Amino acid sequence: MVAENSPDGTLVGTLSATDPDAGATHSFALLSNGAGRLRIDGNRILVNGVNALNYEAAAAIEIDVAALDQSGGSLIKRITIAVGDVNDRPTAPTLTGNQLAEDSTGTITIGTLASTDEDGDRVIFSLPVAADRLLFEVVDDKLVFRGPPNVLDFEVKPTHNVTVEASDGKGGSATTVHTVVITNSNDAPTTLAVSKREVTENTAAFTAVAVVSAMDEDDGDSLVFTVTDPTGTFQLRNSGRGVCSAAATSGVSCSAVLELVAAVNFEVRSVYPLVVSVVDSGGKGISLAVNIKVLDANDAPFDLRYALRRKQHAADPRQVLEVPPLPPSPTLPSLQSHDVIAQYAIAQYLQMCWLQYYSPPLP
Ligand SMILES: [Ca+2]
Ligand SMILES: [Ca+2]
Ligand SMILES: [Ca+2]
Ligand SMILES: [Ca+2]
Repeated sequence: MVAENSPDGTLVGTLSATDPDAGATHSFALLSNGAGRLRIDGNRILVNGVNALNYEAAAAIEIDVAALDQSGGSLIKRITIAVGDVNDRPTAPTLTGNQLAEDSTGTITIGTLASTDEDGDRVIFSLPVAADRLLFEVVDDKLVFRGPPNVLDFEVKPTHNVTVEASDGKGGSATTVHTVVITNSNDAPTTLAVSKREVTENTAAFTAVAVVSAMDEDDGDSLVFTVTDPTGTFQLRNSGRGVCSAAATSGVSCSAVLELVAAVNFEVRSVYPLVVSVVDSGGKGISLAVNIKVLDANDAPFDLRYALRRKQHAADPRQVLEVPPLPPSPTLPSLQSHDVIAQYAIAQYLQMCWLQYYSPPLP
């Protein structure tokens, strides 16, 4: 008997012949070699090749041996060699399906594992590498992604290797390293920021106030910014289409310029609450509420006469050339617009002028 799985060249048996002729010598030949499983070397029968002997495929091998003596006498004999059973290891485990979508949450079955055991032993799958068990587990014959707190991020790690072991419970085992592929999904933009949150009053319209910026993990994505401003004082240049460049690690870094539509006046409004938003090409976006502060500046002295003419002009263009003699200007030294009292006085004074101008003369 010879054990199955014996390596190439293992000695199966030694041939000998008896001969009535004293001093006869013999040589041997294999007339049939058990479908190539055995070979002869002198008088020794050897295993022929790797995995030549398999109990489950052939529990016995028949060979035909010829013994020849030096005088031309011969004898042919059929010899049956028993193959002994040993425990075969299971086959290396295979996996059907190997993809997981980026950003998937929850436990997800990736695919089905398979392995066979020639002995008919029940095969158990397991993950022998501890790090693999943080992300994956085996449930019966399924390879499963464990879900949170694990995060599947294509841009950070597009593939995960997992070593799967198949065991027959009798000491036989085989392993395969499978590659789980993370498929890319659209990620929302991140790190939306506004570079500056203040503007000095009287700054001219269409002056840049700040840069709005955001990142997006997805390579080649494009971002569009919007600003919500109920007063209509601020807007984004280039319709908010972000100027993008490749980010250091992955994805893109984009920005747009926030500018004034009209000059702002600290005395009229000192804070503008805006909402800045950004959306990517896949429709995912984020928003940020920001307050833009108006910084006070030293306004030029207020010319009452000029203001009155402007006011008349605006109210009724026909009156522009018919400005009546102005009443005497009150003494208002060094009027500054941030001076609330002065502003009040100016308003009162202008109202008085209007009343004088439009009221019918007293009888
Ligand atoms: Ca076996
Ligand atoms: Ca087995
Ligand atoms: Ca992505
Ligand atoms: Ca994106």
